[in-house]
Amino acid sequence: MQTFFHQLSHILDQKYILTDDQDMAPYSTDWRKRFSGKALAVVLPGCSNEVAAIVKLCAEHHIAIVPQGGHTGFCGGATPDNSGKQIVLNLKRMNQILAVDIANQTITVQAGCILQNIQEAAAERGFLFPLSLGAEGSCMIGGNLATNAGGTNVLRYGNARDLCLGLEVVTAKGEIWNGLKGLRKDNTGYDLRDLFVGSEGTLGIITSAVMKLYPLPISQWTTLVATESIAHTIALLNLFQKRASSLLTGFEMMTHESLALNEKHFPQFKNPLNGEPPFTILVELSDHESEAHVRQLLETILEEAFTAGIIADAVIANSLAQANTFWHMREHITLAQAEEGANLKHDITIPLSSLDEFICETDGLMRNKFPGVRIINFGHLGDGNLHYNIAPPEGVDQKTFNTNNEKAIHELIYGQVERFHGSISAEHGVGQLKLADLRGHKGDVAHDLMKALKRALDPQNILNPNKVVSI
Ligand code: FAD
Ligand code: 2HG
Ligand code: ZN
Repeated sequence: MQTFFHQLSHILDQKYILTDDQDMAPYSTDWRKRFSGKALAVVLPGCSNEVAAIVKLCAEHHIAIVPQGGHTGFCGGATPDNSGKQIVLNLKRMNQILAVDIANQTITVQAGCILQNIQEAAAERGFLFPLSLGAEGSCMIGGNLATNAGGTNVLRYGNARDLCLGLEVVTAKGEIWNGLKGLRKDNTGYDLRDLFVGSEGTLGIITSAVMKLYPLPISQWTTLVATESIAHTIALLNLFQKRASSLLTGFEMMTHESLALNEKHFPQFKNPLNGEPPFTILVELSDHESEAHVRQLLETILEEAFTAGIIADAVIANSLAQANTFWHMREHITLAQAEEGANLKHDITIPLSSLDEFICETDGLMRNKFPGVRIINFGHLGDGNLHYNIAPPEGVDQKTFNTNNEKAIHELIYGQVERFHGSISAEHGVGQLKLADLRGHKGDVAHDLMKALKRALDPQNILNPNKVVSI
């Protein structure tokens, strides 16, 4: 080990090699405090060449590497194991915006750029970088790409994969693949970029990326709408899709139970809708024509929805500040759950045509089998993506409840997901949390193909072993 550290000190300045437990602590536990580990060292490279040299050195010494960005992921993908033999390679020093190409409408960034900084750099030049999620102030674009993050704009602009045109990646051999082309068409064989996007640090280390930009909308209108059922909510979504088409940029759902928990911890987020509706829907329209155009369109659609009996109440944000409050209310549910204590997360997708039946049936099964359980169900309904999170009954010890019931709750929900042909990970990835569930979910053929890819690209199994697939 001495030789390893000696050689490492030729690649990185000593101050970027952390080995003290206290110094490593912030890199050893995830945002949720759900996963914790002990690393051999935390390394902070400043450029792709350093990343490549570190990987080469680790390959020589058979030392596993856990790539890490903002450490906000929900599946333990960026947390080292407890062996004390893995190194964490955190990309935060690689945080440069490398180029903005106005004509090509692209931005080239290093992997350690904080998502919000990219949004701001784009906005300064009159562009929208549409990837947006609650952790945007601390997650990094490398992590977003490695998890193929979703968020609140997928409905209109797609997920991180859809926004990515090119990558630079350090391979498991320590080579640098330069695929930083900003091309919207490139059919030259296998799509290596798409292989690395969503691979959660198991196939390569993303060091830079070329991302798409869009013109900034002139005007955005946000509204909260009350619905009585999921069937009505989907009818509302379809109405907005029909009338507003690509102007529809957000369609988020929050159940009454989710918002009640939110209000308990953040009283400033009181639902402005009347009568505590079972479902509160946040709808956002974005327009490139004029404020009057989008406002009128929104009002017309809401009127039509009232007349059709699809919605019971609506409040249109009357200022940017109020629109932001609506969004913060939605984004704070995760924080309210964290305040309340440990909960069991399920980030799932169901085809929209089955969503109503899925929720009615699964809610019933859950309440029957686990009386008093709190179903904190909210999410990106426009994408069929639910955060179907389960919290113990009020007053029940969370640790005991979760230890005794976690397996049975996962099985119930994932069983329902399979029954309705959904996915057990919509946007958060697999990491270590869902490692054991993946084979059953994907099927043997798909799972074996994934393992074959992993073996081919990382035969020594040094890149984030035992995350996503074990070989
Ligand atoms: P990390 O957590 O550091 O890493 C995630 C995975 O990517 C790990 O497997 C890691 O090894 C790998 N990795 C990181 N960087 C690299 C790299 N450069 N090269 C290769 N592999 C790498 N997610 C959503 O999809 N939608 C949401 O709406 C959303 N909302 C969130 C809200 C909150 C409050 C929080 C805390 C999280 C939320 N997330 C959401 C989850 C999380 O923020 C995202 O998954 C994010 O994309 C992770 O980025 P990160 O930089 O924190 O990655
Ligand atoms: C969101 O959509 C995030 O707010 C977090 O994906 C979901 O807390 C969760 O389960
Ligand atoms: Zn989400």
